[in-house]
Amino acid sequence: MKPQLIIGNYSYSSWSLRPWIFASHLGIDLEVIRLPMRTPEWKTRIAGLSPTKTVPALHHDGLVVWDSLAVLEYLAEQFAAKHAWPQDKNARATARAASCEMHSGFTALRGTMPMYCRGARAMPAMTEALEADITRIDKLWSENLSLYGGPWLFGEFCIADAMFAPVASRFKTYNAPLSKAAQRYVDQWFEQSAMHKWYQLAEAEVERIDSYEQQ
Ligand SMILES: N[C@@H](CCC(=O)N[C@@H](CS)C(=O)NCC(=O)O)C(=O)O
Repeated sequence: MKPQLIIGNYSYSSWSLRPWIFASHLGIDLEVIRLPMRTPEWKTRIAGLSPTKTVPALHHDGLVVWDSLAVLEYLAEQFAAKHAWPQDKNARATARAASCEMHSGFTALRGTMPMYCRGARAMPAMTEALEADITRIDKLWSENLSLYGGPWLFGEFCIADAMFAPVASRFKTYNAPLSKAAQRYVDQWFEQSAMHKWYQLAEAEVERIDSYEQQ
């Protein structure tokens, strides 16, 4: 049986984008079950699909994995081992640290620059916290792109790239001020057919959540 990936709205669900784009970029065959958030369908079905009532979640052979980073690890282990983490031990440790930092941090960025895949938006007011998040991500990307030679953060495409794909999306939507190297990384994401496909699916969505639509 194909793994089933439960995701939220293409337009808004940044956590869903991570495993979806990893699978799509690497050609891993999944059945995608889209559950639009804050709808009667979501309320009825989410508890049966995800123990935390959040997306993404992955169902495969009776197993349920309910966190985006854990889903990425599982998909890589089962279907794309060479794209899990870099071969080099130092690159691997750094890629893991960067992924964990992304998973648990950048709250100002998440709060004030929500992912939105149906058009451009103005940058929100630059607070100290938001500037610190953007500066930190820019430094992390630029340093590793330079150290490992690109085009992905650690040379070859790996889980860390999937973890940061929603940030690339946010930076594009809000036209965030970035260094040349960080901007090149954002642009590189938007040269990928998998990213184009996600945006096409977002464009085709009919559901709207007011709080995500109002800036
Ligand atoms: N730590 C979780 C967080 C997932 C999460 O918060 N997902 C959001 C959507 S992007 C969600 O399901 N929210 C539930 C809701 O809005 O009711 C992960 O990495 O998968």
